[in-house]
Amino acid sequence: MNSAQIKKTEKLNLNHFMQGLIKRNPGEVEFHQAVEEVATTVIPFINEHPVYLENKILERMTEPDRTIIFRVCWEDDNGVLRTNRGYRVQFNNSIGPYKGGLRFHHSVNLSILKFLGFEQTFKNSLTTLPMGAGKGGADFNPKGKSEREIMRFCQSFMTELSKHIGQDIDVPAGDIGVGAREISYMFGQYKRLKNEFTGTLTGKALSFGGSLIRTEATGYGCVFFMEEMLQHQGDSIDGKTCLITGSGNVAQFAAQKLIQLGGKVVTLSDSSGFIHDPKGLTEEKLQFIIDLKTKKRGRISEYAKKYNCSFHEGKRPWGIKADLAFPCATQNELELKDAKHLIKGGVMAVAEGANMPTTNEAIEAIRKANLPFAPGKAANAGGVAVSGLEMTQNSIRLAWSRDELEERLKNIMRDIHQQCVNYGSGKKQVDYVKGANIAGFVKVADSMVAYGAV
Ligand code: NDP
Ligand code: 2IT
Repeated sequence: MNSAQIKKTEKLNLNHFMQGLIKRNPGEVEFHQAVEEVATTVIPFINEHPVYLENKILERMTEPDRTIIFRVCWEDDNGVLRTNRGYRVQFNNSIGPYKGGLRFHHSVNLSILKFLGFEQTFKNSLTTLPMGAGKGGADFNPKGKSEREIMRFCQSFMTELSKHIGQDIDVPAGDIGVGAREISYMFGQYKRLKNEFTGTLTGKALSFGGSLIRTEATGYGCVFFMEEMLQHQGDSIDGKTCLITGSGNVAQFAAQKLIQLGGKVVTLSDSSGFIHDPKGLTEEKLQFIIDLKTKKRGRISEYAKKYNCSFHEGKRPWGIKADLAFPCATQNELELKDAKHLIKGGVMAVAEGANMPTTNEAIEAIRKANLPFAPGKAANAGGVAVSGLEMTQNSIRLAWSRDELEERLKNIMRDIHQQCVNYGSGKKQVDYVKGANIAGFVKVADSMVAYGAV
């Protein structure tokens, strides 16, 4: 073997790889974190497969195909011109059109969207559906804005984004701050600009091409995944006390499915704090939350007043004793100290409804305690999976029934669980992080190898 050949298949070293990545992407701490979590488990696998080394797959997979950044100018209700920054990170389209959500939140920046787009690559691969990965959004804060301001912002955002997306190119959807209302405004503007009716966004309303179960899919899917993990150990959700954070789309429908399966949901939160209802949520209480959050756009503390339970301002719920934990709000909301509280409180398993809610140190602590831990790219893949099914229904111009879609969602989550078991089985416990990362990696990597140096 000559020196050139040796270099071609030189083994990867985690520290060296991460140093290079940090140097190329300075200050993008969330992106570094997401890559490190994947690289830690995938590098040993890559080192055993020279074809991935030779094709520099991890180096290529951590560089987005392209990043689009644009000005979004809109007028507020006082006639003042406002400027925000819009983004679309088209991360990887090896196995299908770019696919992933749009986030409107004041914290949005390139690092956050790159971490989300990178994670989406593995998540979408795990769904078994033909979807590449992308993520976008804006540093726009929807809180306190009027309906008309939201509409004008969405229209202005889409006026630029429309140049870069399409049903076979890139299909955005919702994420934090982007729900049915925003998708509708953006779809309306896209249709108007392009003079075409195609399924270029998912999460649409039922009357114009949306899919049943899409609203529920992420939360339901996360609970189905938890049920799979528990069943793998001969247990079930029935009778378990559950902690949920967030009170948005994912949290609401995780709560609903848990209630249906006999779980007792005792917490929900928003960015102001969490409520603790030891009696547990009921379907009626949940309807109050859904109305509060999607119509009145109020604060979770109003639940505590209405149902006479406690509200803990500025706090997280991880110190409450419970069997199951579902972080469903945002990134890095479950840190090492929180993981220690959970473990001390006897938690049996954790499933991430949000993207990267658990820090790498906290994941390590949960794994060391030998507890099943489902990373978001596996556990919250139900949302994008049903988005994929929405795309299929749009293409064939048919709409499937609720029962059929829920059954398909359940089967997809079961399949993802099996992929994690296949690649993550260990001596004591299935390592779901390793399983999800390697299973998600293989399909994309093999496609990239097949395409050659592109
Ligand atoms: P929503 O906007 O519907 O809800 C977000 C919830 O999280 C709100 O309760 C919000 O509180 C809370 N939250 C947001 N930022 C913070 C913060 N910095 N600190 C504390 N709480 C915060 O979003 P979704 O439910 O759609 O998304 C939640 C998570 O799930 C995100 O990580 C998202 O990426 C992920 N996800 C979403 C999918 C989807 O289909 N929607 C699919 C897969 C993953 P407040 O209202 O006070 O801001
Ligand atoms: O993080 C995610 O998977 C989403 N926000 C959903 C993406 C989608 O295209 O449905």
